[in-house]
Amino acid sequence: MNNLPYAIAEQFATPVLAIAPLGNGLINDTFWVKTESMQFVLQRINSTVFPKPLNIMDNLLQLNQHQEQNPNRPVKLKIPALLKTLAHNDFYLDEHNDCWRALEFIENTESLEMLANVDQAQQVGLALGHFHSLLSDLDSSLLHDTLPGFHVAPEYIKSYQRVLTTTFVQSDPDSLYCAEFIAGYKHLAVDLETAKARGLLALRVIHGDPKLNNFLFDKDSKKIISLIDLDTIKPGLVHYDIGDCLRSCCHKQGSNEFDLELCAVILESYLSEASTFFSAYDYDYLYTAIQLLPFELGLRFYTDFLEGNQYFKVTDPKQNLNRALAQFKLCESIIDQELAIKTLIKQLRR
Ligand code: GN1
Ligand code: MG
Repeated sequence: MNNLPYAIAEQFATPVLAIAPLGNGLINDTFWVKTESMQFVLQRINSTVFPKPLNIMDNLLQLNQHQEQNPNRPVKLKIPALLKTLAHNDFYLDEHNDCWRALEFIENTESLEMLANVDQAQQVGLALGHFHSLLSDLDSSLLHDTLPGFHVAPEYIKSYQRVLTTTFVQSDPDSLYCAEFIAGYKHLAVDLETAKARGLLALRVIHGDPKLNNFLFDKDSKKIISLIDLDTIKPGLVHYDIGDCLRSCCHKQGSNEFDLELCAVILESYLSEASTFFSAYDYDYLYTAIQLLPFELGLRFYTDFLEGNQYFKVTDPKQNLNRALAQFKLCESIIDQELAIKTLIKQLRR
């Protein structure tokens, strides 16, 4: 109870009746707060990862403005509103100079850790496609890059190689498996960035972290009504988002296999919303993205494990190693199903 940020929550609304940790994010600290008149979400932005929290706020404003400029367009997703402090500021800086902000709590919704059926999978595809298509005419250069290098896979390879110059890969089988997997597949890291540099893939506005539990399902209608965790909205490739969404939604826990059926449902519904802006090249690089994102996340987890777990929160020192292992196994399952995934993409192109 003493560790809960009552005094900080009361910068936004008072009196605070209850606070509880919310979600399982690996970067920011998130809390649910209840006051007499409302509920809201309180977040401490991790300033090591996001050294310029004001840029995040600016991006959210751009998003709102874009929406206001197109008031007639149907919008099926809510963006949680920012709440001001009692002193009318957009955020609160505590004595450690940590940035806290408060967001609207979207009532009667739930987030999922695992898809239970194809209807939910269809909702995810529709929501991500809708999100991309709503933002497809927003000039991405108007947005700050809140996290430079995020999803730029060759940079993660460089960081890994830098860490290897000062750290030993431990000789346990799990660590060796990770090191060998990276050595064997590091060529996967370059394809999307090369296509971006050649102008084949356009920079667009991306979410950056559209994993399953960032989609909020309405408890009654079972439809997705909001996409949260907007810190990494920035210019990027929609392929990062598609690959990240699929690696999170189609990951069979336990076996670490890639669920091709769910992938088919998500991609089909995604494309039904995204077809307005999706180009032939965008299709060409879909498989590359599906294969890359679990590899990239495994690489990020493993590098952090070797560095002593400085980036992703852990509750035990081997957690990032185990997370890496699960991502590499998932990537392996994707590679095993390459032909089937490519056949699926070919069918969806028609
Ligand atoms: C981080 O903190 P969270 O869980 O929202 C990470 C994502 C990873 C995810 C893996 C800014 O997101 O890229 O996919 O962990 N976010 C950042 O669970 O690095
Ligand atoms: Mg996130």
